Amino acid sequence: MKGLDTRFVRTAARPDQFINDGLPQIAFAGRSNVGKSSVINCLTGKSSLARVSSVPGKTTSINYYLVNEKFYFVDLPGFGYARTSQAEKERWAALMEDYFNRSGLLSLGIQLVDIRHDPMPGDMIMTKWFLAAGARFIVAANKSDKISRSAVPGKLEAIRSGLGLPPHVQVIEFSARLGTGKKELLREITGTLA
Ligand SMILES: Nc1nc2c(ncn2[C@@H]2O[C@H](COP(=O)(O)OP(=O)(O)OP(=O)(O)O)[C@@H](O)[C@H]2O)c(=O)[nH]1
Ligand SMILES: [Mg+2]
Repeated sequence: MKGLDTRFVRTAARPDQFINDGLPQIAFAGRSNVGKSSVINCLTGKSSLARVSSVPGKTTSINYYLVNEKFYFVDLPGFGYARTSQAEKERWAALMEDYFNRSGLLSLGIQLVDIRHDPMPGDMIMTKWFLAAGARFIVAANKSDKISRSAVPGKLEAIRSGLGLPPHVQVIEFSARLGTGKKELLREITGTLA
């Protein structure tokens, strides 16, 4: 999957704006600032496709990117930004609930976590939603360039146990900055679509 042909197609802030056209959807979710947009840019090889935010938690919306005219990368809104208002949190929860309830099109869920941190309650809730959705599911531990090589295995294990992942769910080391884990994640995506 070299040189993905990718284009932004839509932002959805309400369920009636969701895409439901039968093409498979590969959704990225995770804490605000964890690197969802950066990972999408890394996978597609387009450095400025998905907007990398300097100010986290600014919008609650779902962004769809069409890849090779065959499937969507779905950039789900981030959570856990400290200064988010209560109203914004409720809007986020309602939108996510709608997406997970109504979109039977989820083919693969990719949860991003920061490899440096133990999972927090919001991350655990996200995991539960993905597992309940019943689609294929994988966790990518991003920003691995920020820790030493020797610390990686222990951190991956802490994430696995913190999220309470069943054995069949893989946790892969990732760095959107260096491209670490890109091949592995693309292989998972290709396998899902096959
Ligand atoms: N060092 C390092 N920095 C990263 C990596 N991935 C993302 N970042 C940085 O983390 C910050 C947030 O990245 P985004 O891709 O905007 O994160 P996001 O999850 O899309 O954020 P929201 O859309 O606000 O929820 C940016 O400053 C990125 O440059 C990585 O693998 N390594
Ligand atoms: Mg983003």
